[in-house]
Amino acid sequence: MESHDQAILAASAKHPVVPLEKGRFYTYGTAGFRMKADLLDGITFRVGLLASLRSRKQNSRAIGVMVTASHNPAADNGVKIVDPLGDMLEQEWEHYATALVNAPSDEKLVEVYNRLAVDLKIDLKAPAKVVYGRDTRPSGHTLVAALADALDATNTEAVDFKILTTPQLHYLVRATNSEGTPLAYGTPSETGYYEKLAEAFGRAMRGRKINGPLVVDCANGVGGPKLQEFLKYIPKEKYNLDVTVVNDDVLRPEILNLECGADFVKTRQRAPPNPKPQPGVRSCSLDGDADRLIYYWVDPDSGFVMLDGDRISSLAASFIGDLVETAGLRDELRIGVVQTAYANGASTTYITQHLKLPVICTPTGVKHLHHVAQGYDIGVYFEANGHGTVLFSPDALQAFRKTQPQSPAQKEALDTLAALADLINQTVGDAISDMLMVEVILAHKKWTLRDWAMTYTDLPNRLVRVEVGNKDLFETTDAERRLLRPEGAQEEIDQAVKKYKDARAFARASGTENACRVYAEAATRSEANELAERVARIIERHGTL
Ligand code: G16
Repeated sequence: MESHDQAILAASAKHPVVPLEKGRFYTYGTAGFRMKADLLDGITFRVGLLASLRSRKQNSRAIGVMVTASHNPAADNGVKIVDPLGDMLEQEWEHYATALVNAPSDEKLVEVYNRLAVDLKIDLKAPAKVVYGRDTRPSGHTLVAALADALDATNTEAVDFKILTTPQLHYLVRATNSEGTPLAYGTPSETGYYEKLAEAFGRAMRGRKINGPLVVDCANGVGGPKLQEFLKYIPKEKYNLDVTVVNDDVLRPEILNLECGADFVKTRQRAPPNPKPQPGVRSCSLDGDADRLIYYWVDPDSGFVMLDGDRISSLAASFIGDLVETAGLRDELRIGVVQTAYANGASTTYITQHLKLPVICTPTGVKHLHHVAQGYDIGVYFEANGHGTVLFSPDALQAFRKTQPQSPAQKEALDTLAALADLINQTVGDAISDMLMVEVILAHKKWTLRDWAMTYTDLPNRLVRVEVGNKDLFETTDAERRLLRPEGAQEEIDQAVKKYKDARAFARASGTENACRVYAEAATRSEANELAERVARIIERHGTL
């Protein structure tokens, strides 16, 4: 037996994986492995083994591991792997993660590990490096210790960045791997991240001022302290930046994501009750690991008005599209917008018919959207839940730099595009970076949130979470818009939809919780609610058959 086998065996014995009932397996889902934190110790250890293999396979470049359960309740946690450029783990490798995690014994685990090394032609003696971080959940502390044991057993260089937002970890992975190269992404430190954003924000603002105070709800998660820290890097008076950070208590883990945060706002379609919303005040919410962003305000006349991921997407696409036009690059650069089935139909119509940009629909999960967005010179992708970013291709970046401007307006457009490409996190959706992008755009357009909301009218919609016995019974097709299984369920949904005007509805298994989600849209709010409830009952019934 090789010495590394013995090291893995010994370490693995300290981190057993809790067996699931017969016939069920742990799977690497939408956002890695995510579940009750007390089930995750052994899983995190094994993810560490995979990360070391991945680094060796990637010519010893650094791989990231993030320990977070994002919008989930405080008792959950999760672990996911970040590839060398800061994007999500290559999909083929998700199967390897699943194979390692489900190995039924320590001996079998070593066997799977060695077999992967042979099959994938990985030199186990090559150097390996893993950088990692965690959100504010108390369970994260022991989970990263399990991870560190795996890195130690596999002789992998480990860099612990401690508490971070998820997008900061993605940034750090890319910055680490690109340091000292012509494609250097930024200084590989938390400070480097703040400096990069602050500098790009200044360039993108170009002397403009922000239109009114902003209250930022941080879901009592890691975004709170990190946003406070970032604000120290911005000369606030210069830009009229007046941010009040609320729900930033990370010392009481039980209140994480509780009645606050982007997921609460989006699914409940209302402002967090605490602190009491002030009528007319511009507000936004981050989620538990600060990768989602939702804007809103409580209007003294019409009540709560939400500007979700679809709105951020159309705002970004419209502004960037106009800049590309003014920069004289419209024929040169292909712009595309990527959405999921959750996108409000009105946003899709606005983007295709008014902005005249193509829209592509993918299954839920930023990994899917990111991949499609990479096919464009400028790929705008946002999920309706507020998770997303804008990707710029190397050709686009070069065009911003090399194009000789023929007028001051063209020069300004080129410079603003270049600044946006630095401001917007290129690795993954990032609530802090997205918030700065939104503020830049609103400042350029001199828009209030009301102006932004006036661009189109959302179709009334409703999201419902349905508890089911076994969510794995639900299989979808057509970018999750139709159910293939359980048999008969889709036909029943179709019948329900037919009863309403301008309606659509779909159901899918969540990738992050043991539940199904139902989405419904219809001509009126009461019809959307009624349809969502009907479909929820169909799902409930089929989930227990
Ligand atoms: C994660 C993914 C998101 C996805 C969400 C969906 O979000 O990163 O891309 O939209 O899960 O969750 P579900 O499958 O449960 O509907 P997060 O913010 O929780 O990491």
